[in-house]
Amino acid sequence: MSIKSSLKALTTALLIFSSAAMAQVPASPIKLKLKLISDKFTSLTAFAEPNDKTGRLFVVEQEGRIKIIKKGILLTTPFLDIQSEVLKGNGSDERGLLGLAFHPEYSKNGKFYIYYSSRIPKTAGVNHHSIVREFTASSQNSDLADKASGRIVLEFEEPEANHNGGDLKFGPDGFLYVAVGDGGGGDDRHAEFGNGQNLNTFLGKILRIDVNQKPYAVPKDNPFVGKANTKPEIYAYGLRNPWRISFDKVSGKLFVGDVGQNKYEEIDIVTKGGNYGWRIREGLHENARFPNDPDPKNSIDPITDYPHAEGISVTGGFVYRGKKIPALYGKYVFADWMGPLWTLTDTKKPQWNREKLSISHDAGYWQITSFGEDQAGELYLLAAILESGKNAVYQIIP
Ligand SMILES: [Ca+2]
Repeated sequence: MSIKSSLKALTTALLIFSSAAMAQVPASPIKLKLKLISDKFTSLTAFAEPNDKTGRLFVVEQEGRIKIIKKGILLTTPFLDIQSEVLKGNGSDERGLLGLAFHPEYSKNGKFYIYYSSRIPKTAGVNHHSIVREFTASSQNSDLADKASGRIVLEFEEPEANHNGGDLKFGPDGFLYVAVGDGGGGDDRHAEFGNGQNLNTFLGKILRIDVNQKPYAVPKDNPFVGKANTKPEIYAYGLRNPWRISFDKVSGKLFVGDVGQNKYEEIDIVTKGGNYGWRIREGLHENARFPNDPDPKNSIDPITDYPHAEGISVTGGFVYRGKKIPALYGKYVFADWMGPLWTLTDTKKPQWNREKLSISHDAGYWQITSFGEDQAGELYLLAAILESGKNAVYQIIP
């Protein structure tokens, strides 16, 4: 399909989706706008601000670059450029540089962590390797990473090109949480009952590791430590393609957007040892394709799901904890890749209350690829603008 015809198909689909969504979900009374930070990027995956009080915003391009926005200006020299080592992903290719997290003590140790799809090695039956790698900022110039400082923390095989997860976040406990997809293909057709329910693989999991030891240590209270035939790094399981994770700054809860197969997209609150149901469950529903799989009686339902009448691939966001938009405080903001945004409000029921969030902007049709949060708790939206072909970072403002 050519770019133009796929653009046309997307536009048509978007119109159908947005009218369906309007009919199904009440609109939030909160009115928001966007402030363009910069649109001089290629395909965007992640965003982070270290707690070093420099106010610099770090933006991740899927191709393998991290760029800095300093005092509102995009610096021309990337903070890190590892394109030569990253399997180039762009647009619908799910491989590439996918995650960035700054060490909680970044202002002292200059350490940060990235997750990427590696070009090497490529062995039979393996599409690529996912790598979590540590780097340190240059001691001479804080706007540059010391490329020679790189050390591999985690490395594992990916059977297919898609479903790589790739988000990294430090929890309030100081441990690094790593979101890993189910290995790819469709319906998690791996081994007997899929990777999501297999505790002997990293695939389809949230991992939790201590990066203050080399190459890393497993926290002693990880839920599967000491159990036979399980990976002790696993914190939670039963995920398909966790695309963007975040910790609520106030409650410390871990929110995960888990991309569905053909029917339902979902947002989960992930707890230690939790089973989020994939491949037997998709959203709040049974995935009927595997009637012979063991019943995951212990599986935890998402706090919301939405059908493919409203979108096709969830982009997880953040609980808003900033100061600029009081009406949004405490609400979880997220989107679908196809463009619509929603808020979730905790009403002390198993499923949170979902409302359609309209943000006025002149970008036209876009794909929302990721969200970011700065140290003050303000939120950013990362999008591919279809008509201009630009990739932009916006701050969400009142
Ligand atoms: Ca699930």
